[in-house]
Amino acid sequence: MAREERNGLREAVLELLREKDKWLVISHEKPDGDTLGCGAALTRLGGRISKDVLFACMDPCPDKYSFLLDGLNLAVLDRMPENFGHDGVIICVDTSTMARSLPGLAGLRGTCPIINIDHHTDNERYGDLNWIEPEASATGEMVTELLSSSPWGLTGGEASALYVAMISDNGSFSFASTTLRSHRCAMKLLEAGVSPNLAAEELESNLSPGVLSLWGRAMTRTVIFADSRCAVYWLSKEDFLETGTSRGATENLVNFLMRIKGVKLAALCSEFPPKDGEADAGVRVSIRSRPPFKAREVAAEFGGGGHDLASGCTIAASVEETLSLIRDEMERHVSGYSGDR
Ligand SMILES: [Mn+2]
Repeated sequence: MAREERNGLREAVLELLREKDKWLVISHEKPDGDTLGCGAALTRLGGRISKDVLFACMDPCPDKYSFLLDGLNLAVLDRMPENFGHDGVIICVDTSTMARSLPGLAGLRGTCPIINIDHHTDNERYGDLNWIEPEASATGEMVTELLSSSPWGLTGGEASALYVAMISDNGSFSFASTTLRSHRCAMKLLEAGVSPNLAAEELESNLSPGVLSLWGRAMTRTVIFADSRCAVYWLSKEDFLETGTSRGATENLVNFLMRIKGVKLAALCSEFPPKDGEADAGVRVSIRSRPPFKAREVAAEFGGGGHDLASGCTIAASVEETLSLIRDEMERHVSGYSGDR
């Protein structure tokens, strides 16, 4: 995105934030560090400049991110709040589709402006104002630029939330998405008072022994194939029940497969235990890749989406069937690039 276009979008967002006194900040379903860090930073900013802010999500905040909400309230809602209307603005952060925000959002179209700030390639541009930059390593990077260029500046608390947003999405500045711009944003956040070691400790050093047991089970099942360029492992619902863990425990787990020398396309197949009273939801497949391979293309074969190099899909089948389907698709994907070793 050209600098002028980016500046224009940023100014338009700031103008709406300045003008409207009621903000509804929405993080995406099954929230991650990026969406929660951005939501928390905007919510703190709103409170600081005397806006009436509601921070909401379809799902609760996972325990590992609860430190981001210190002193804040995340409303867990299954639909848009009734009384939200004309005088407000809705800000969706890191959310590629309306379906991932709050049910009923579409009904507010034309009533109150929807700002869509995101870096997903497959963003559906559902907002009235769509600031979409797939080249940003995290939505946190975009919100850092937004706040640091605003007349309100950045407090230490807002900066810490945005730093966590960034490092949770860009692998602590290690993924291919990391750029000079990412580091410039980090500089602004450190200037505002962030301690990188404390932020990393809060984010990374909070595992339960059960999570390590779960990871161990997956790791012992590693299968490498397609000339050592592909790797998979899997977890069954019994694994989650026996280790006392839930779906949040698999976050980033697939990345370990990418640490095997030569592996360029990896997948984790997880059969999450169904929530009370719900039917089995199928098997969740998390996919990662290195260029030239595209995790997103593999996921798309099964109706999934995400980023080029980090993507996912859900397959309505048993773990065994899912493994067979995903392995076939991965082999097919890499076979088109046999010259690349
Ligand atoms: Mn993100």
